[in-house]
Amino acid sequence: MRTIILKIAASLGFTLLATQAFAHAQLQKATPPVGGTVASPSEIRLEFSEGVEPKFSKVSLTGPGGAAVPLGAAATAPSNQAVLIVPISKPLSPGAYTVHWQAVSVDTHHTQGTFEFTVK
Ligand SMILES: [Cu+2]
Repeated sequence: MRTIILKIAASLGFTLLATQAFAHAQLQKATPPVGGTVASPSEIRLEFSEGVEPKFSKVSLTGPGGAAVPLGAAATAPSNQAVLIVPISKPLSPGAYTVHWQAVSVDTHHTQGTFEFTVK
């Protein structure tokens, strides 16, 4: 009995390791930078650890007071499917902004997160 339990535990451990080996699209770098202070940006640029599907990925932006900021359609960079670019339609007034992102990677896994930046 103990042997069986150990075998099950071992295979579960292997499954976890295998899942991490095929990591999902994690946010590696953002422009504006996470927690950064910038002049009014013209786009949000998110660099993921693997390619993402722009049609199924969503980015939204809220500004001071929680007001939604209109954004253009998300697209991946022509030379790099791991970079998602979202145009910002109008200049941002100074204050704190929150980016909410949901990404579907090319392996169909979903990831999401939020981060803030400040417009000076
Ligand atoms: Cu994945």
